[in-house]
Amino acid sequence: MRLAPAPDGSVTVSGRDFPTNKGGLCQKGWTSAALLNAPDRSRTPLIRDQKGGPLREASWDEAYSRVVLGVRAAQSLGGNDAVAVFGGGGLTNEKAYTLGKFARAVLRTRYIDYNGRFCMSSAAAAANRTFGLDRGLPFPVEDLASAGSILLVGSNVAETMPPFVQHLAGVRHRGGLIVVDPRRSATAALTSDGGGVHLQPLPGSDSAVLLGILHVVIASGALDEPFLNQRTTGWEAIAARASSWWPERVERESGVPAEQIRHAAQVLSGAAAEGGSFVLTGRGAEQHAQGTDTVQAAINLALFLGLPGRARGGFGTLTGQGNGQGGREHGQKSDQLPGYRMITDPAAREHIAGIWGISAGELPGPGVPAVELLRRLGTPDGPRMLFVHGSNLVVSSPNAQRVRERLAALDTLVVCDLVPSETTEYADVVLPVTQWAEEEGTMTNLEGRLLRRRRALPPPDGVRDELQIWHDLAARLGSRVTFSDVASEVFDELAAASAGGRSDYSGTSHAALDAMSVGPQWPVTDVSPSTPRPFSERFATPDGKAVLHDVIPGRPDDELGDEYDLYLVTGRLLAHYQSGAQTRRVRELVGTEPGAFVAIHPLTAERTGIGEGELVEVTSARGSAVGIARLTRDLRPEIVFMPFHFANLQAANNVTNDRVDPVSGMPEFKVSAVRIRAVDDAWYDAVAEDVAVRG
Ligand SMILES: Nc1nc2c(c(=O)[nH]1)N[C@H]1C(S)=C(S)[C@@H](COP(=O)(O)OP(=O)(O)OC[C@H]3O[C@@H](n4cnc5c(=O)[nH]c(N)nc54)[C@H](O)[C@@H]3O)O[C@H]1N2
Ligand SMILES: Nc1nc2c(c(=O)[nH]1)N[C@H]1C(S)=C(S)[C@@H](COP(=O)(O)OP(=O)(O)OC[C@H]3O[C@@H](n4cnc5c(=O)[nH]c(N)nc54)[C@H](O)[C@@H]3O)O[C@H]1N2
Ligand SMILES: [Mo]
Repeated sequence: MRLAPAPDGSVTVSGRDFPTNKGGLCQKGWTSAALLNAPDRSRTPLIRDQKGGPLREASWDEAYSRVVLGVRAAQSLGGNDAVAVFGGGGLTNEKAYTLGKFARAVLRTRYIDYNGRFCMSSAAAAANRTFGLDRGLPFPVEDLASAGSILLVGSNVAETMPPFVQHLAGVRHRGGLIVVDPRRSATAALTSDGGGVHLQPLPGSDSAVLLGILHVVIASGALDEPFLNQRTTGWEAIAARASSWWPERVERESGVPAEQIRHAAQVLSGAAAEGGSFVLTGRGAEQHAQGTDTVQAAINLALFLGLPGRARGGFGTLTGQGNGQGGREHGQKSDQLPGYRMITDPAAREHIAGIWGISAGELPGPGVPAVELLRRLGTPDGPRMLFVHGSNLVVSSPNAQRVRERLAALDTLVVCDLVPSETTEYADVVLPVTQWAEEEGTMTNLEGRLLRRRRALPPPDGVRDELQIWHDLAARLGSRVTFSDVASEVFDELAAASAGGRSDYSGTSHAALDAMSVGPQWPVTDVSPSTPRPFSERFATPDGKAVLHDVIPGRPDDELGDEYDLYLVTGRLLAHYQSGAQTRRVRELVGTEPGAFVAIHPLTAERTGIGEGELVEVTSARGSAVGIARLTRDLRPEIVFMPFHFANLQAANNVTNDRVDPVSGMPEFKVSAVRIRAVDDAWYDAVAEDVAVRG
């Protein structure tokens, strides 16, 4: 993106010609400048003197002292692990790295995790265990342009990555786009007029659908046996499993007509034989208590078709957050050190401790994934203090009421943000920080490509870069570990820390990236300056072969019954971003989507006596959310849909389930058993007020 500041202080944004977006930007991109000048942009540290009291303005000095006091008090009562850290996939690589270093080397706590756990963690877990490496797309995104077929499982790119849709033009022209989504999303609609086919399963039944497709691939002899023998292990057991998932059985489990399963298999294998099929997953496949297995089923199918590692074709996940890829590589994850190293690996600990100037024994061990971390906050043996950097937990975490309770139970909550959010309302200290246009750094995109972020504007007076905050706090906490607050220097340290790791950035620097028109794809080493296709020769497993894992299709944790007879599916809208902390402040976007709605099938609406435009309450075993009824035939009658971008009474996460996937720790955002009803009079006033305020 390019920024053009005008003399009146306003800023306009324009697209930059780049292979992933070809100069395109979505509406949020075009309007993102509005936030830079948001009237309530945070510019001064805030402190709450006592629980229940108001936040008041404070100097940086006083705010830092309060933070240091909080750390000392918590750790003297509960040891190092009494302080926890929550990061974000929107942070630059430099900030993600430094946050992990601050947690492990200064606070010495094992409790660090981040919102990427809510995002692609199931895909990461499945890719790591199969390929030995998790790089969202292990091929350049432009490869998709020539594809004969693309299977998109649970991804609505037309709303969540509009510039990406241009890469689907070729495959639509060839009739090869297959979209799996319980809703007829904007992306599913791209399959009409001969573009391809939309499979519309019950939520949470994707692995059955994928096994059904695999069944047909095997039965029709379209499996790539030479590839399976040469490049994989464990495929025979998967073939045995798939043999019992014939299309009619899959139809009973998922609601997808057997004929469509056969058709999808035929399209995928036809194009694969010509060398051009891709299998891609999004959050719809991943955000389930069986998300890792669902992604596994997608990978298994891709491997049977012989796709991964081929010049044309492959498996990938469509990484979500601004720095969703880099954010998961450099030490924000509870079990990882920079360079995608495991914190339990003695050699990795030695290497990283050496870079930080401490001994390996001083590094903490692995912590726990985000949902478990949140559950432990303020419990007798859990953390008493939390630092939040880049997440609006109260809106975006599952089972939000429990999260509110846990945050309220902390001794000290420190939130770094650009704007007041629903989470800063719980904070004891709020530190105002710089945002994208005001900072230097790097990000790593969905294809593992390094991008430079350059400072385009001076930050407003009073805000600080988080690199400076960690630098200052480390010194005030008396740490002998040194922290640079210059992004290029942090990158050099990160590059050295990542050397020899799975995501190795050692062969580049800010200066080198600045000299390139398009950044390299990692690993980037002195020997290999860019790695567009890391799997072309071998996979990153010890023997170089991909390891297939058996998948037994499961059901959502929440079962439908008499009390809760519908599934709530949650997801995104074009006009809003994530918890909405940023986009709910932008007039154009609020004008487009002012508040929460509940999409309901007309048959369900009739049965429940709800009319278009009425206020609806959606209730699960966890809690309730409200929104305005929108009747639509674009979803299965068994489901209702809510976006999760809205707050308070309109927060979909009041309703969602915090049950997690056992492998990845990903919560079950995408499917909750609920009932719906029109909001009654007793509630109406409170609700109407909240909805009028627009979250
Ligand atoms: N406009 C906008 N763009 C964004 C974001 C945003 O908030 N707003 N966020 C960014 C981030 S962090 C992310 S992670 C990405 C997410 O990008 P996507 O993965 O495309 O987004 P979602 O809307 O969460 O989910 C995609 C689809 O999954 C479907 N789905 C739900 N349950 C199931 C299921 O059981 N099976 C299948 N097959 N599909 C299911 C939903 O109906 C939805 O259409 O978007 C990024 N881009
Ligand atoms: N029901 C449901 N819930 C979901 C999802 C879903 O599909 N359904 N999706 C999940 C997914 S995929 C994601 S990624 C999460 C995202 O949800 P969140 O973790 O809440 O992410 P954001 O809304 O991006 O929050 C970022 C906060 O960080 C601030 N911020 C932005 N940049 C910076 C920075 O550089 N430093 C600091 N300190 N702060 C910054 C913003 O102002 C904002 O307040 O939501 C998850 N929650
Ligand atoms: Mo995400």
